[in-house]
Amino acid sequence: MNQFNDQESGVFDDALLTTLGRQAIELPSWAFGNAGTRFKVYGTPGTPRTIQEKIADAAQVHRLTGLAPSVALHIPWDLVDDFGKLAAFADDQGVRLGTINSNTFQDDDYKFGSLTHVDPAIRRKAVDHHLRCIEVMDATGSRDLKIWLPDGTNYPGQGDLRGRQDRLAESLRTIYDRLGPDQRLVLEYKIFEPFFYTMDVPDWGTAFAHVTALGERALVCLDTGHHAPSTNIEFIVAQLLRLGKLGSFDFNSRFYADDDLIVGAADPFQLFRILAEVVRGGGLDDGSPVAFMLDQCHNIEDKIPGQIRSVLNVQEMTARALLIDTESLRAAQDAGDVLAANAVYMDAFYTDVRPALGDWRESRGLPRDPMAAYATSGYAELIAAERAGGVQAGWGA
Ligand code: AOS
Ligand code: ZN
Ligand code: ZN
Repeated sequence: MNQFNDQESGVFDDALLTTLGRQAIELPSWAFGNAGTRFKVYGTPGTPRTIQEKIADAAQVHRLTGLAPSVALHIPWDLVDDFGKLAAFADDQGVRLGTINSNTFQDDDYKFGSLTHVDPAIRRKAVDHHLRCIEVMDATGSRDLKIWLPDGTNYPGQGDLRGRQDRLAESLRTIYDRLGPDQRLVLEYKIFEPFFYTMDVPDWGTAFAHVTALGERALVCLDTGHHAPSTNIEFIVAQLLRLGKLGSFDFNSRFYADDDLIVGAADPFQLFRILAEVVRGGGLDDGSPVAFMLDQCHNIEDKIPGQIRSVLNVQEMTARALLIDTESLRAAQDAGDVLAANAVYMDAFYTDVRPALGDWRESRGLPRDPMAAYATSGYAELIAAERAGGVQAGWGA
């Protein structure tokens, strides 16, 4: 009996359970703050006022799902005097501090570039910010420094595209060389925004070229919202895994651009296809270098249940991807049986794994339905009463 048939009787096999048990999805601290578009930021009662309150909210998500043991920080939005103390606070809450995200997109000095700027003094300032982020990592015990570079140009001729690449390579080298032996640099690419003619790290190929030049502990971060429409993202996943350079995911979903909506909301089938390649490429194997993170903003929906929904969506689609009957799939592929191969693949996608995941949670002492458990927990009412005048996530700060 294949895995799919096992699932039909409501049972995941042992290998699948082991893989599911390993899955961890990091939450971004900024998902808990108020966020919006450039038109309007809507306030939400109970919005965290401090990074400690953001961590407490993230811990709620982990308590109810068992899926989100770490929180990504953003510097300077989450700056505190004592990061060791913050790590201890997170530990008390039952989570740990994860990836450190740098920021070179909110300073006038960076209007024409940060790590790529023509002025060595501004480049130095941007490099120093990253060195400061590595000091934070030393204090928090974080493994990953994530660099999303907002540099680029708006008009043809505005900048020397080649020169910008050369300066970027030099800046990244200085940052990479400061990393400790257990630390990694993950470089995130994005096709457009904030610049519209060129971005300096617009695609996976550019990110790959830079991280390959840097060394083994430099890897690519794939944000699912950062591609041109109709890009085959799962192909990029397969290729980066094949090359050993997929370091992390920023999960979210999009209808148009970098919408940062709940992962799996816009195109669940795409999420399945991505996770199928993750499974195929060993991205969920023990010791895999691939980190799973969310990068989302909850502009109109409540943030804590928004994050709960998100990690559940990733888990559900992972379970479906793990249900692909790989033996039958390979046999059909090798026989050139196009329709049989597609049917095996689609069978896994269409399998409703929610009851089995409810069982999985119950067997671990977690609520069968984390969304319902949160709604009746009283936590939302508690934070709404306790916290007055929550701060924004940072985008508008
Ligand atoms: C920006 O579009 C990117 O997705 C970043 O990963 C992220 O949202 C930002 O760096 C927050 O720190
Ligand atoms: Zn991102
Ligand atoms: Zn983004």
